[in-house]
Amino acid sequence: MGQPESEGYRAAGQSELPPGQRLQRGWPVTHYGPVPKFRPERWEFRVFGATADGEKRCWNHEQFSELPFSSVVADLHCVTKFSMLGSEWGGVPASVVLGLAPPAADVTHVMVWAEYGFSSNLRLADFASERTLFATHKDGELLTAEHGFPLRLVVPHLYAWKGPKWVRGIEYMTADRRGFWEERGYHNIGDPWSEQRYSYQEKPGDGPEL
Ligand SMILES: Nc1nc2c(c(=O)[nH]1)N[C@H]1C(S)=C(S)[C@@H](COP(=O)(O)O)O[C@H]1N2
Ligand SMILES: [Mo]
Repeated sequence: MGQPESEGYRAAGQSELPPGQRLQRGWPVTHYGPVPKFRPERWEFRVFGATADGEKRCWNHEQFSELPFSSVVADLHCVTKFSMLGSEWGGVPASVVLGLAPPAADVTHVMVWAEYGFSSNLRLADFASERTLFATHKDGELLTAEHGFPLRLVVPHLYAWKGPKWVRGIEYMTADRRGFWEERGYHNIGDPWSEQRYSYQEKPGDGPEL
């Protein structure tokens, strides 16, 4: 498969391995810290920061599960070099959240927040990709606790650390700021197709100073 046209295959959700990645059979569990316990009565999904109307937006678990559901076939690429291809993720598209709680006009980045203060920053365009999804399901089944239940972000075109498990909200930002792994040596953008693995590979403009 040639390079330029592979863009089209990827956009169509066709599986292919990025450079330096190997295929993984099964689904390993990879994260920092403990698996949080889900407490439905305390769970809420919050949109805050630079919203268009200056107001915060909040959904409890029941309300969030009533949002429009769709699915995306996408691969998971861990920066430690394993990839899992062709999973069907089901959940709420990021575009739905953007539509219901729009960002102010000067928003450029989104911080995705998860349990225990885990975070990951994305350019607004990466977050707004039509394939970015707040997933509740994989291959038709509810996520398990260790894989992010009740909600994880899937950003198909970036390394998997850009998709926090146990997501609790997003913050609209008018300037870029590093998230958890981006502050700890990982690349600010994280495009697996150009192997943006580590922060020392960043070029001017790729991210805020460390
Ligand atoms: N909250 C949280 N989400 C996270 C991480 C983490 O450390 N904390 N690690 C990321 C990384 S590095 C990867 S590869 C994927 C792994 O998802 P999996 O355990 O379901 O395979 O989760 C991502 N989401
Ligand atoms: Mo990872």
